[in-house]
Amino acid sequence: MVPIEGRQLAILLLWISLSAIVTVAFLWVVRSTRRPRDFDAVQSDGYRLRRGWGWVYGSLLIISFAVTIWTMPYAWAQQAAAKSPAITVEVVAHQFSFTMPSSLPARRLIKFVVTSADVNHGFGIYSPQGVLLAQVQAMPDYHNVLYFTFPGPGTYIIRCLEYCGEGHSAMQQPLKVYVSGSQATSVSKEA
Ligand SMILES: [Cu+2]
Repeated sequence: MVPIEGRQLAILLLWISLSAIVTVAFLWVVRSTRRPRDFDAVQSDGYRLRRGWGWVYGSLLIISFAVTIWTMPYAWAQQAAAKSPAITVEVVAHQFSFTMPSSLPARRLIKFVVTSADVNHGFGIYSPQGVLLAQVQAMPDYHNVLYFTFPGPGTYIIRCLEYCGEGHSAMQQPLKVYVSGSQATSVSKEA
């Protein structure tokens, strides 16, 4: 037999205890239904319980909303949470590359204003590990705004996420992200 590790044993004991609690509660309910009770009393007990839980869950809902709203990707929440104002970066997508800076600071809120010079494209930011972190459409005659904060330095990849022609699959380019302060903070436009 395969020996049981401590962690597995703990999980097993937890499940056995939970099962025992559920069983006892179930038996208690079965037993309690044998005694007849006045309906009005049961109803007012039930209402009181419901009101109590309503307050508990209502408060939890409001508290968790207030605490987590700052991590939402809404522009105003990101701006409020940022220590310094957002850096505006214009991005123009075209067949088959992006006109945008080749390097940007990490841990600074960046406001990407994305458009296209020809057809519809996608603007996708991939982490150095190849994970898609954020994306927005690049459309002619529209300026779509994407707020994003690079979590750390590294070579990120910008990829088109919408089929835009024969060169679509090659439409990707690196973006160097550096630690704020390690390079001039002014963002220059480069092809
Ligand atoms: Cu494309």
